[in-house]
Amino acid sequence: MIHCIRPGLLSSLGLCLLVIGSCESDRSSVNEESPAEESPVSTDLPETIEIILADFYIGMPAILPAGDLTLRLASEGVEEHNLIFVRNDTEQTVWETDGRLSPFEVRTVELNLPAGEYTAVCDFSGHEMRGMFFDFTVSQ
Ligand SMILES: [Cu+2]
Repeated sequence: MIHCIRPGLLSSLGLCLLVIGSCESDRSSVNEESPAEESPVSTDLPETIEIILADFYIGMPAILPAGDLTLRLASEGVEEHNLIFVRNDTEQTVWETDGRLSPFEVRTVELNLPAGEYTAVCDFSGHEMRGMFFDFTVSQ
């Protein structure tokens, strides 16, 4: 199906990419089991994002997929912690935990985040100043 005859390396490479691209979209439209085909990369990401709240840091991925997310929050310190997501462009809190997590509590929450730049913060009892903040990106 893919014919790469050489009328110049760059142009044939471009042609091949076009051909491959169109083949892939043909295939995914035929395969009914494939999910929404607009972002094939995000299907490889875990559905549940693990976030560790420790004394005193936040452990989480630097990039999250946009849309519906399940977060598994694990408090791993002897202190109580909360978690707040702030959008960096507006500096507004867009999500926060329902109260604080007890030491060693594990909590699963669901939320939906649009693409953008965010900061995760624990603002309990000066924890942000002690290192409990983390910049992350939500990408399409
Ligand atoms: Cu904290």
